[in-house]
Amino acid sequence: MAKEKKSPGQFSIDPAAQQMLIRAESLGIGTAFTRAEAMPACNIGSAGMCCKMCGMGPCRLTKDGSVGVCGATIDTIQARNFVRMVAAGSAAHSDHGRDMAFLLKAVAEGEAEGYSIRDVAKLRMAAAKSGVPIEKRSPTEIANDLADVYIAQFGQQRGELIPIRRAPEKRQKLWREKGVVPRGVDRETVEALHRTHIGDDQDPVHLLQHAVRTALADGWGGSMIATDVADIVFGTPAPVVGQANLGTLKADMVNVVIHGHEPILSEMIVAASQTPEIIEYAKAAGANGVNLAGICCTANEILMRQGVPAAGNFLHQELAILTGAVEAMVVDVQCIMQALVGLAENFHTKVITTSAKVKLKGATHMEFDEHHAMTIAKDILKVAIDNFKNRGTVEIPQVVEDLVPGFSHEYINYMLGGSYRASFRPLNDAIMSGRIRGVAAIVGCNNPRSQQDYLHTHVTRERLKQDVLVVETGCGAIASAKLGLLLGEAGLDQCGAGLREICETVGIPPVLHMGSCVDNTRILTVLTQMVEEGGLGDDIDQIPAVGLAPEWMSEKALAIGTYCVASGAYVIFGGSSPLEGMPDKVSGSADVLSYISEGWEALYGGKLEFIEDPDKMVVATLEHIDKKRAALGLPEWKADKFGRSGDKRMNELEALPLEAKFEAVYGSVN
Ligand code: SF4
Ligand code: MSK
Repeated sequence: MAKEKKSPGQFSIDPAAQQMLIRAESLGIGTAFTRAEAMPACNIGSAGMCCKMCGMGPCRLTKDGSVGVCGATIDTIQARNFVRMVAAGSAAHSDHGRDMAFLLKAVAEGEAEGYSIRDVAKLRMAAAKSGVPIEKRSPTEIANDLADVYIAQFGQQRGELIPIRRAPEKRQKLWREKGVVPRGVDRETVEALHRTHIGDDQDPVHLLQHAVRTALADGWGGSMIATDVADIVFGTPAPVVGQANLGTLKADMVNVVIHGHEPILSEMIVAASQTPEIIEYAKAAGANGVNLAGICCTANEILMRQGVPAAGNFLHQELAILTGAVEAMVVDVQCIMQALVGLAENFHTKVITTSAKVKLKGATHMEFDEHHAMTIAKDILKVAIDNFKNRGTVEIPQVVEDLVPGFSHEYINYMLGGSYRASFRPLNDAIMSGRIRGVAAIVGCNNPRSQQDYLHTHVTRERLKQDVLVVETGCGAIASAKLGLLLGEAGLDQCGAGLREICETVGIPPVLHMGSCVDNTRILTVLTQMVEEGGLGDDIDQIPAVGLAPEWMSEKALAIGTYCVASGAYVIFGGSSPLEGMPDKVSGSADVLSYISEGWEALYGGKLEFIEDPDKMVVATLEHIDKKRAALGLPEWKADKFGRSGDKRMNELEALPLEAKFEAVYGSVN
């Protein structure tokens, strides 16, 4: 019997996406959703049991006990594939970090047109932590030396990466004992590729140990550098009001969607779009100005700092073009679907590539260079404006949600204690008392093999009910934004009583948007500062916290998951596991699976697990949080222990007749 076609509602829980999928079908246009449906995932490859490391293969191990032509076992092949994915993910993040370090150098040397140092405090903090002298020196002098230190981290051959000094002391000691402190960012990635070449490292445990070292070079190296420099040059995020979803596209304006990852280009396009020259140019073309919107992590970067709306997450990139209202989709690096070019041919949209590293056949290439940034940004916008006259039929879903993003770790610190006593103390106290049961970081991508945004938002909502404070980054954060969970009042209705009291007292939403994929390092910093604040143990693995990537798809997600595990976190991935076997046919490597779970837990206190069922994910995280609470000797979490204060209680009292109100507050007088 033919398989029944999926409905738009089965593809995505987002009404804007559903509307665009109906439009795509009526126009006979395919999307990632329909391509995924038409192309079932290869069950050998997705289980990590296909090896193509040499010309004697590819070898597909489809029977228990089978080995490759060279004799490689399932354990080795799965571990090798996993290491390569972690290396590719780390390389992507870290090459982004390298570009940011070069930007800082160009700014310090006065050669980066239109950029400046916006956050001197962050510059001084990063320099001090990196051993760069700061006293009696100008920001430019400090930035120049810091850029040299950061650039050197990539090519360093021996010793230790400098940013690992920001981890808790005990954690650094543990990494030294286990021999996984990264020596240089590039060195670990190159060694990962070397070790996984035919005829090299074939001990699965030894291979996976190097996955840890490679991932640490990303999380406590390349990605951390990327976040630092972005904050120094573009400003450290603080809460702003923003909007999300396709309804942020404007029928009467030139819509330019910026998609990818690096803020170097997108920040300058934002600045260029606000110049009188560009506004006039757009008006002369018959538009009411230029409307910018972001997709994927570029969206997060410009949303957090500039309040520029997010048109959507990963699976919205094609849907934005399907509105017919996008004059240009400007892309840089990572998560850009090749399908955009063919899709855009059905409309008037120009796909413009801008990175020297990324070209798409059929796209317009306008290479970006930070030395002439403003000039190039204006040229790109003029190409989009010139295209406005070519617009055909437009259908923009009127779906939009407000949100408040911008919770950098610096801002969380400030909001909890103010300028003079900025501190994580109130957060630690709330966890220790049980008002907050624990913390969950929900991060990562969309994947058309699962219903878009469902897993993210289901897991988020279930956490909130259980008094778990949620922090989010990447496409997961945009999923919550689209569902209205990043706006205080809306999200608060879905919280447990204890968490709600804290959010009302501090004035925060219960889901904190912390940025893009590279900004997962902000979460590492928050966890470290919670340790340093005291009361929750002396290392990250003792904090009642979990990390989840329910809809992961990119190799970067595996790098993030691995460095979080090595930092002491319990990390759960949804969807398919690259280390499972094929059910009923061949078992995956039990050794590899147990090694990344119990094995890594014994070594690092954190573990990695793949759990498909969202309810099981919820149960596993709550069990972990409660286990960590018990180990710290904290009181058992109780749903009804708190909640008799705060706005909710005030409203309940207000609704009572006077006598009942008096009795509720002062007790019975009889
Ligand atoms: Fe096959 Fe071994 Fe070559 Fe892999 S490395 S493709 S298992 S022969
Ligand atoms: S963009 S890596 S789909 S989070 Fe960072 Fe989103 Fe995942 Fe790309």
